[in-house]
Amino acid sequence: DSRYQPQAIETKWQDRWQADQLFKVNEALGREKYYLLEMFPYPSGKIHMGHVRNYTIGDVVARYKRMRGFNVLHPMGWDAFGMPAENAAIANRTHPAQWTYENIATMRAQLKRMGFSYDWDRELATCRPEYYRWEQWLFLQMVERGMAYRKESYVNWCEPCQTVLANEQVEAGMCWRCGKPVRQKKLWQWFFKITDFAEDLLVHCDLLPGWPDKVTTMQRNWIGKSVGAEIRFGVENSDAIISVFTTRPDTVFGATFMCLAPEHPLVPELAAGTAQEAAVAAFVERISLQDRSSKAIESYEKEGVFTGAYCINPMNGRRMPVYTANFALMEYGTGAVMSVPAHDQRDFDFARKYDLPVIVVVSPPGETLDGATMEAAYTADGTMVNSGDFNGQGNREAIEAITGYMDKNGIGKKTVSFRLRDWGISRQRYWGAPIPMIHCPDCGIVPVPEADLPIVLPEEADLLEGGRSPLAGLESFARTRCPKCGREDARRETDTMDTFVESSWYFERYCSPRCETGMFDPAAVDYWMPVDQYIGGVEHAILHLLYSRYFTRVLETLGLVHFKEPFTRLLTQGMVCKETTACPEHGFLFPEQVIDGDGSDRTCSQCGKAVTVGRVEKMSKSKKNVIDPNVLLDQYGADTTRLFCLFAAPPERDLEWSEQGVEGSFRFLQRVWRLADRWLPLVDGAAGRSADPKSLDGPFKELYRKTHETVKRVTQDIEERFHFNTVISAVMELVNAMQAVDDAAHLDEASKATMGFALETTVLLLAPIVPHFCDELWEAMGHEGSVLLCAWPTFDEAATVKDEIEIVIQVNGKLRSRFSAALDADPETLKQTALADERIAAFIGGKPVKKVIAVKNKLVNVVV
Ligand code: ANZ
Ligand code: ZN
Repeated sequence: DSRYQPQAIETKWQDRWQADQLFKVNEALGREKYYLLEMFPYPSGKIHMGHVRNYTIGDVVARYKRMRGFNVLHPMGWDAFGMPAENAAIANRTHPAQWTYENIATMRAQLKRMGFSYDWDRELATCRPEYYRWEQWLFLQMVERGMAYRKESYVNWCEPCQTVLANEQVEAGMCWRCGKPVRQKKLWQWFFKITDFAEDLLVHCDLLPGWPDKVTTMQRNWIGKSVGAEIRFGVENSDAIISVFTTRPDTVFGATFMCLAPEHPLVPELAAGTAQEAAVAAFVERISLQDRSSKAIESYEKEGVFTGAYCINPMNGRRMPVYTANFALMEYGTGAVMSVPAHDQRDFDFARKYDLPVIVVVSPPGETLDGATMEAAYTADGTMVNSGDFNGQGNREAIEAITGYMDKNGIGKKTVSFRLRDWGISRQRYWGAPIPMIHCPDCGIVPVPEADLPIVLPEEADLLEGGRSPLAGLESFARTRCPKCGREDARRETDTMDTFVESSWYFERYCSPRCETGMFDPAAVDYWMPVDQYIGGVEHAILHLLYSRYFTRVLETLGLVHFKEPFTRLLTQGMVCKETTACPEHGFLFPEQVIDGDGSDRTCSQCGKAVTVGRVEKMSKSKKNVIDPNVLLDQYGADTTRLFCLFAAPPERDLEWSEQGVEGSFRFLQRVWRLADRWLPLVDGAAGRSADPKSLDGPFKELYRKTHETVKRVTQDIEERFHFNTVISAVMELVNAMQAVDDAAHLDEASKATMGFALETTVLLLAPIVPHFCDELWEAMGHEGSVLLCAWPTFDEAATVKDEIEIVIQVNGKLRSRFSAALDADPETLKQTALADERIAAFIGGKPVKKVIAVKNKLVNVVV
């Protein structure tokens, strides 16, 4: 049967690849390695189109690099801990473990159906004790070195449910389960000291040329380095000192009041015994109920209360009322802001609201501002005024001068502040890696001895009553013996680790996934790491990538690895999108809920109202515009699915789903199939064909040239930017050129060889993209084994050059004819040929020729 039937071919080759262990790799010293990694999936249920696209891009790179001779590591695994498993467990009355392992089985089968070249022997799931025991081990090392520590910090707390809520479980300030207001509660939690590496992480953002600029920019902003000064303000009638961080020490003479974060320890102290005490306490209590994330804070109206205390501006002796205000963050700088209403909009709004003085200290060029009447803060540069000895300077120079003066007089000093906070890793959740610490009434916090690892998450627990982690109440788990003094009534830490911890080192684990003596085998990591190419969604541009960079630094500090940056190159692929359809009454509709009428009329199957075609949006369940990859696999097979994903857009751009695009991809494969079917018997198989170009002419000569040119274009497009869409169009052109060759005319040995060569090259070039299809054709050509084991084709630069070129002929600037000339033929020859052209002679019609202009390799224009 000569029809292309993907289903049979795909299972045949998948079975054969597996039997031949085609994707199994080991450290082969002396061979150059290439580590290709895609972000591992969360086992949420089924593979979606976003996964399909991400993993197809990665698979093509892995296969291509393999054909280029690299020893390629291409692993896959599961980011298996996390909240959705708990939510699903509550909703479906299953166990998170069962839910997770079932999803893994489903998704693994789907990935296998796609024909991805993973070394499945390296598969890992982060919820397995063999994996997280090493994370617990690392945690202990970090505690020992002060890289992990405990501090009290706020969590979202639901009083009725008696449980901590993750940010995603708070909906508009309310608990997702009971709908009651969420409050903030202080709990002791574990932190990783990522801020120790803030500067290093920042500096190295400039040393990642293989990363997209937008990602390094997001990382820089997240780390958020600000250079400025710390200034000390004494409190009137008190020994207390308020320290502030400011980026604008030039404005210190204009500071007219002070704002402390509601959580600032001085707030209750200053208010104590004043008339403001009760008002301050009420305010602090009210604010403590609000979400204190910086994002939420930006959206609140600025407000505050006077604490009853005054501090003294150290530069001019001014008496400044001390407020506590909701916009001051305890987590940034020192938790205190010197407010300069004339030059900071937030402070200005606050000053107008509470009728506080506004004093201009930076004057705009050629203008005088009055603090009493100005309508907005002046934030640009200018000349210093109202600033004592510093008057008349430019404010930029004054920053240096004032900071120097304060330093000399013990008032302040130059400092740097980072927006980056330490990484809080405690989660009051069940489905995560237990934190290996013990609380003893006598000894305090005691680390679990290394020999007792792993602390296994009890999977038999009867779970999640009321959505709460059962660990704290599970006596068989929580009650333990103190490793230090032996007391029998010590308690285990019942919090689990943030799941970002697991994904911060899985790429190292893949190098030796079954290692039982440590997180990994150092020799394997030395060989494979760093990852040469990492591919994943831009939604991980900040946290996952930053935490992974941080963890690599921790491992380097411990002497476990010898590099700082885990990912040499990063590709962030775009989203998979599709148009949405909506009914005014019923909202988004699935395609099957839309009835097609005449022409463009489409109506809702439920109410008959006209539906509107909405925007093209990221595929999501809520938008009802999802395509299930299984449907594609059943209908078209893996190769068409892969081809479509790569052809529809370059990897970093969004891809818009189109049925026609999938159809088109399928038809292209059928076309190549038929071409091979027709030609292979004529050229006696194609194996090892190469042609001698000197004996060729006409269309076969051009086909020979086109074949070399295609190898060149394809190789460049992959090497330079992974633009597989243009790779595929280049191969399509080659296929067109093959179809254009008239088979009856020349069937001498040289032409046969050329056709065989073109066919074989097509299969080699498409092999990484549509691997099953190509292996089938490769076999039909008489080769043994997978095409993946072959070398990537090379090209001869000289053979890509056209030695003839088309010249157009114009008469009075209008295109009238064309002819083919030798490349670089001199203009005089071009003129002669053009004037000899019959059609041109007809156009001139005997009129006198005024001028003939000839442009080399391009055109001849005859002016009459
Ligand atoms: C006085 C001043 C005058 C300021 C002026 C700005 C403009 P970036 O650039 O983001 O680092 N600030 C300091 N600590 C704060 C905290 N804990 N909560 C809220 N705001 C705080 O921002 C630095 C500026 O943010 C600092 O400089 C301070 O206001 C404010 F014309 O000090 B500035
Ligand atoms: Zn003890």
